[in-house]
Amino acid sequence: MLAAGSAGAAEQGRLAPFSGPSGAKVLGQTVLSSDVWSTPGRETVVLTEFMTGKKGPADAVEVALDIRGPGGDQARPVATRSYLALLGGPIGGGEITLVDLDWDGTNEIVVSMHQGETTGITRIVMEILREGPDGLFLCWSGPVRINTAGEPSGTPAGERERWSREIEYSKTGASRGGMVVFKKTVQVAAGVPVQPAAVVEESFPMAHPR
Ligand SMILES: [Ca+2]
Repeated sequence: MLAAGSAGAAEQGRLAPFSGPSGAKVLGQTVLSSDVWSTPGRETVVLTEFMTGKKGPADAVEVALDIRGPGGDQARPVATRSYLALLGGPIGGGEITLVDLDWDGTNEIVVSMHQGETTGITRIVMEILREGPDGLFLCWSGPVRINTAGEPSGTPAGERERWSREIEYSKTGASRGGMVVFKKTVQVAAGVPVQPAAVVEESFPMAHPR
């Protein structure tokens, strides 16, 4: 089972209360229902992107993750994650997918967003989360899309790169939580276009909460 959405698109058209400041301007919100926590039944997983009210380029937008147990919108989140504090800004364009990456019957929470971008640079980072003894547990994090290949990026010519990673769900699941496996597509490396693009497999260990 896979549920996905984009906080920026807000295509679900309904807004839930969230843990940000009251009155904050919500830019987008994704509300998903799935069993991701040890509370009985399905949880509501909410990714909200909102204006902080601050004016700086690095702190104007927050992306927050809330996991609510039974009780719906009125329930206090069982877990919350503030990405502006955790990753540093600027952040935005948050997306969330709930998917059972280790085939144990409970969905992991996969969050990705633009982070730390400057003019001419694309940088998307991903986190894989699940329940741990002290709340949300980080199984893996890292960049999944980098593009510094354009002239405006200011990156020295010999260091420009463009690549992306996609999770290989079947190979990741077959490792039963041991590894997260990516297909990495490299289009520019060390300033040189790679044609055709190089596709390589990458594996990283997944951390466990015990
Ligand atoms: Ca799982």
